[in-house]
Amino acid sequence: MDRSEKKVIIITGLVLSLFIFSILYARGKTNDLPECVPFDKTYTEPKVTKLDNKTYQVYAVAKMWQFEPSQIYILLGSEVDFFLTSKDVVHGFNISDKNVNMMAVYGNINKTTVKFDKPGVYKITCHEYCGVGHQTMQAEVIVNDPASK
Ligand SMILES: [Cu+2]
Repeated sequence: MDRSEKKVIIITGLVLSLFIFSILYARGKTNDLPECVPFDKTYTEPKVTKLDNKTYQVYAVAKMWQFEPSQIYILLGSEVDFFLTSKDVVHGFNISDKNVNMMAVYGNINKTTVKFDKPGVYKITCHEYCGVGHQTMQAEVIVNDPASK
């Protein structure tokens, strides 16, 4: 066997074992993909529920061309479960500075959980073209720090 052949075999083996290792490593990690929740009519009523000081549930409803509720007030450090649905066409649901990119689909509920560790205003925008009023479709999450008052 030629020396360069040996080199190629060793490099290929290293790359392959790195590849297999990264698959096995990633398998054990949980990801924060949105999950689907069985459809229920109660999710089509927009509301914000405070379960305790650190946990909220938001039933977010998208429709032409607004989100309801349009202003969501929460306390700093809270975890918020967003349940998202649409009353008509497909809308997008993107929260700025958060890794949230969901679709609001009629007859479906998408769920994701977000933790808000920094105070401020997080814009929610529709990032799926949904008609003439698409660009006006916005809402916001307002995160208050109770210690700053
Ligand atoms: Cu839109």
